[in-house]
Amino acid sequence: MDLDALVVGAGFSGLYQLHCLRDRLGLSVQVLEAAADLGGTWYWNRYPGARCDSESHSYCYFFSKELYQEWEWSERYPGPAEILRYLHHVADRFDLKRDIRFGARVVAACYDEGENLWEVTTAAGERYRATYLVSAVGCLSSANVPAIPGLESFAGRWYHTGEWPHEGVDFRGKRVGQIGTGSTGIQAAPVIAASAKHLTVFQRTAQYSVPARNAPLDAAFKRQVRESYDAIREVTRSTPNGHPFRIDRRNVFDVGEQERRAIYEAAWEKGGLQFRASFRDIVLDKAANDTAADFIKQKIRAVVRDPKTAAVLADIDHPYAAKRPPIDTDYFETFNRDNVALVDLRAEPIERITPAGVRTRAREYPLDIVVFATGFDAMTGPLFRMNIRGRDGLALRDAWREGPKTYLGLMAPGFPNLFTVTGPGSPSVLTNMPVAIEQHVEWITDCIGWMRANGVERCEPTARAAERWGVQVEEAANATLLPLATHSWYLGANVPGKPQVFMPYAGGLARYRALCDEIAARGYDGFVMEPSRAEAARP
Ligand code: NA7
Repeated sequence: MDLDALVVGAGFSGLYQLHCLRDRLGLSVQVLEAAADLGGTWYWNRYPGARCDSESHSYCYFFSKELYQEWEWSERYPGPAEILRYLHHVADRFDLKRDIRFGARVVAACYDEGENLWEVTTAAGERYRATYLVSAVGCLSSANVPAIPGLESFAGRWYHTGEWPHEGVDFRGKRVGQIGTGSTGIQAAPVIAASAKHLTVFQRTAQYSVPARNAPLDAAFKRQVRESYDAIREVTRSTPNGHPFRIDRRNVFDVGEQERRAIYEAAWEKGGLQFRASFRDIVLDKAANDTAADFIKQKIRAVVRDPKTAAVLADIDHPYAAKRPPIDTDYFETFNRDNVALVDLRAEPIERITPAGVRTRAREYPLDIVVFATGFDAMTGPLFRMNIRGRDGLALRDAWREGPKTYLGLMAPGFPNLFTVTGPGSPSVLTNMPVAIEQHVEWITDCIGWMRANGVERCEPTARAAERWGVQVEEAANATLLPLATHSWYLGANVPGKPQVFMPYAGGLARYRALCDEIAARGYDGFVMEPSRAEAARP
């Protein structure tokens, strides 16, 4: 039987997309999920220290006030186990599981123009056909294990943080090497160090980090959150990043040095991503940014006792928050432990992995376990993995050879009726994801609803609309300091051979939402809406 819609992925995006298409539009929907259970990112990322960097009272759905108010988070930042409990609660509450097929990895998705259907094949050889295909595969679901020569010869065990074994890894008595010091590595190192015999952290690019200050939530805060649903929702919808706090209106140089320092100190004590919101122009003006960068570098030097190690950790070559800013629990403090060492890969790059461990240009580091905290083939990787072919057999990989070409990050020319939740060219990874996800899922639902109400069978953006949107995405990035981090995964720079194009839309979620709504209100400007044959034949 042909379905109305296929949704790929059962994380935050896929669950809500299923609910909207099935229960609001009344469509027949099947969700295909590669994992054995729901959860998306949180199913896979169970590495030591894994925790969400968004605050729990905003890292959730807002579409149902009752759902929001009946769920209680226990900590300021939720860990994977609590997020998974939450998602199971949502899935049960809205009876979603019956339409999700687990263990079904999509290996091909081909558009049949004659039938106007997507044909989707799973790794097990199952085939599905549907009018609409919605990708809900997330932005960071394709693990990046660097092709370091000799990995296959390593006599110990190795793991990527994004595919962490659910039974956990026992580090006791082990010499562990951790490659990578992004948000993940910064969360993992302190926890690994606490149980390993020894931890060697291999750092290629030094990173800023601000204390997360995680803590249990008290009853008063929980009550306040429950009572402030409308206000919290309003803030997440009106701020550029979808977080539950506003960016200060003052510029860095509107205040004197002493006051500035006090503001940074207070933000450091408060902790979290909110540090970036201390002033309006931190990610817009280099001189302003330098003040935040210098403040954090001073903190690193003050925390880390060994001056050489402190110098390597504080030798940061890009503006603060130009790469995704990590937040941590005792990351820099970890380097004061006797069982932790830092290796500066800028001074001694990794040459190969040997049976005994990691060999850099300077020496060999004997290891029992290597942990790759080396990130993801972000944004495009998860889409390419599905081998999507659109009109005339055009492979998405080929269409995007020079970088993703989308309209609003929602659809791509050449791929009718394929919708991408938080696709490249949308605010996505620059935001608190569930807020961006809800906006996309609702827009997609409205668009499909509109198509059906108006006898439209095919929707596809024009090449011109996509080209113009690409320019807007580039301009939005260039208005910030973000492109100055030339090694960032926002630019695809972490994956060798990947085109270097700034992928997320940096113009802010609130502005983006308004734009998407305007386009829809104008009858989906920039999209070709092809009427069904029956509709076209009407006198
Ligand atoms: P990131 O932010 O991409 O960090 C990956 C880290 O791994 C980063 O320090 C990289 O250094 C390092 N890396 C990558 N490849 C290598 C090789 N070949 N050799 C040495 N070091 C390497 O991934 P995360 O998982 O930490 O975070 C991803 C997002 O998940 C995060 O931003 C949140 O949104 C959630 P580099 O900086 O490239 O020099």
